[in-house]
Amino acid sequence: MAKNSYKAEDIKILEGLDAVRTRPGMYIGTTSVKGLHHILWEIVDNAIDEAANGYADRIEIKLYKDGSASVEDNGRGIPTDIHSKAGVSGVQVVFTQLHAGGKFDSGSYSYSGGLHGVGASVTNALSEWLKVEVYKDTVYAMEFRSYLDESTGKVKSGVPVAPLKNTGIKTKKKGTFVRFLPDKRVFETVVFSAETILKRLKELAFLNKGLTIDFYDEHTDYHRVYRYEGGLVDFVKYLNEGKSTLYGEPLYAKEEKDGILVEFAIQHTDAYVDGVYSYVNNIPTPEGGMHETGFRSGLTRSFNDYAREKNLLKEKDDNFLGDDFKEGLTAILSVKMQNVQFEGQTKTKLGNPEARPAVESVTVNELDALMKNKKLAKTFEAIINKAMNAAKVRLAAKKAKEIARASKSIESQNLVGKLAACSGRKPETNELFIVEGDSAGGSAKQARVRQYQAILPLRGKPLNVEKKKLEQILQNEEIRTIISALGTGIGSEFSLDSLKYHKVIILSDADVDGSHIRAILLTFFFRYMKELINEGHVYIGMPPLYKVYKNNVEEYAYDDSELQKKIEIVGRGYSIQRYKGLGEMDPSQLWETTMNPDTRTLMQVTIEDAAEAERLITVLMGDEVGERKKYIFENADFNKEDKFAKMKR
Ligand code: TSJ
Repeated sequence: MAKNSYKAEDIKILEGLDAVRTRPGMYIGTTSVKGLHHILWEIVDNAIDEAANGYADRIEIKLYKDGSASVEDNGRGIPTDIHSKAGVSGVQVVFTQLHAGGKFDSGSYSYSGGLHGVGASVTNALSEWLKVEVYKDTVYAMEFRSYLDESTGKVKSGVPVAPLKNTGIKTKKKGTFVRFLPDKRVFETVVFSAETILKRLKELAFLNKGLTIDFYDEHTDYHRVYRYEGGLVDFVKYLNEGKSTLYGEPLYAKEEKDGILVEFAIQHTDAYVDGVYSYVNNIPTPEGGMHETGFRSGLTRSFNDYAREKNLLKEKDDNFLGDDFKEGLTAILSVKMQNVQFEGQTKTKLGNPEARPAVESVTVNELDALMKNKKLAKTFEAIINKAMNAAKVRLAAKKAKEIARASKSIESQNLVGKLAACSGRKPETNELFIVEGDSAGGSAKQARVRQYQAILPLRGKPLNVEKKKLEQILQNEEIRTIISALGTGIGSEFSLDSLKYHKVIILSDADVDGSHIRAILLTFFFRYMKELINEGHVYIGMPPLYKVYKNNVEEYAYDDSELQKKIEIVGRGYSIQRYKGLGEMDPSQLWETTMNPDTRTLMQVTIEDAAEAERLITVLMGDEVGERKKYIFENADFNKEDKFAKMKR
């Protein structure tokens, strides 16, 4: 009786595995290289589970020359005794029974949305062979094969070669070893990628503190061991490597709430982008979901409360927005829970609504506890400071947007600040000269062709915003005037169609101040009007450095080598005038050398120039005094070896 039902059960089970082979896509999503790795992850996940439950602390993954792969842990070993319902060994159940919640069962796609969780039997079904060994005092062994059934012409999948056997061979090891050869008849490729595997193993090592993950590839004799005593803290530190962090140690917490285990680590850098990486049961959730939503609102609430308590936010101030705390934030959120539902485009978004309040509550609770720690006062202060800056920028950008909008009204067109607008209304031919200094600005106004040339003088050192945050240039009068004059708006509001001058020409002196102003302007355009540069509308005017003259002969030289040539042209008895600034030229000289389209030289600014300028400015304005000193030291010849002057003509 027992034997009969055991046989019947067996047949049904094998039909199940055959179904996997008939429609592999339903179980592993794809038979591409991604699917190939999926059947490896099924096995790895089982070993990770054993470790996560505290029964194993070491996992070895090996790639063999025959194309097979193996995974071994030092856990309790898959149960070897006879499973009461199935009537076969636990090992046989694991490799021949489709995981509950598998495809045919509910049609709910609950198999973790194409990620893991379909079970080791799917790996078996899609392999040519699979061997398992369990180490428990002695070595237990079993093997499965897929073979072509001559009578039906179909492949039978994952059939036991023999029941689980206790070999009697004594062993001191504990654990489970599984080796399998992916079936060439199933997969588009059966070549594992060591790179793909290493990337994931490293991630798993970060997510599972203290777990040793050992990888060996026979093809290349490459060996690698991952082990992170700091877990998520090490993960965050790794992601922030090479960046400048706002505080030394990441904040870390772990707590369970309503059956959901929540663990996170965060650390801010001085960057503007954020990197929040979330996981559910060790599976990445790049589309976010309920756990991430709860986490973000928890962070926002907690930090805002702290800012209020410490009077860093005054009564009249609005709360910081979530986005303000996101700037420069690197965070790992790892959640472990049951009955996971994945949603979204790529089924990588956590749908379980219960995750949201649980994670939010843990986040607030744990951060509040950390905030009571006096040693972390500096850390939280730095976070609030960063948010404060972000909020300032946000408000400044909003203001700038309003200015840009205002600038669109015809009324304000000719009335912006000290702008001497042109009379023509054809943007394609119109030029805007941004001129350093009032006196050069005055000359330019006299020299210009009013019809199509507009002049905007910049006061003495209007843009000397050193040591202030770059974003504050948006609050600068002159910059606002430029935004307003161009008519395009900035940032997300930018519209090239509304550009009123198709040539925007920066005219500054060939000295340190001049190149500083130029760099700031380029940085501004780079950050807020990138398209203006990309579309080739930004130019740098090239005033000459020397005038060589005699009686009524005048020749201009734009650099030292040209000076020699010009001296020869003018000949004996020449005089040289060195222009220290634009202001030393009279209107007619300025016209001829720098403004007249027939005789002037313009350098069109490329996006690389602007990016370089931004870097320079970031270093010069940054908080890192050391970096700044280093930069200035290395570029001590700033004046002569000016980046842009070098590129002229
Ligand atoms: F995927 C797999 F099945 F092939 C596989 C499972 C592969 C590898 C490399 C390891 C494992 C695995 C399974 N490692 N450890 C376990 N543990 C159990 O299956 C186990 C052991 C004891 C008990 C118990 O309740 O006593 C329960 C379980 C699930």
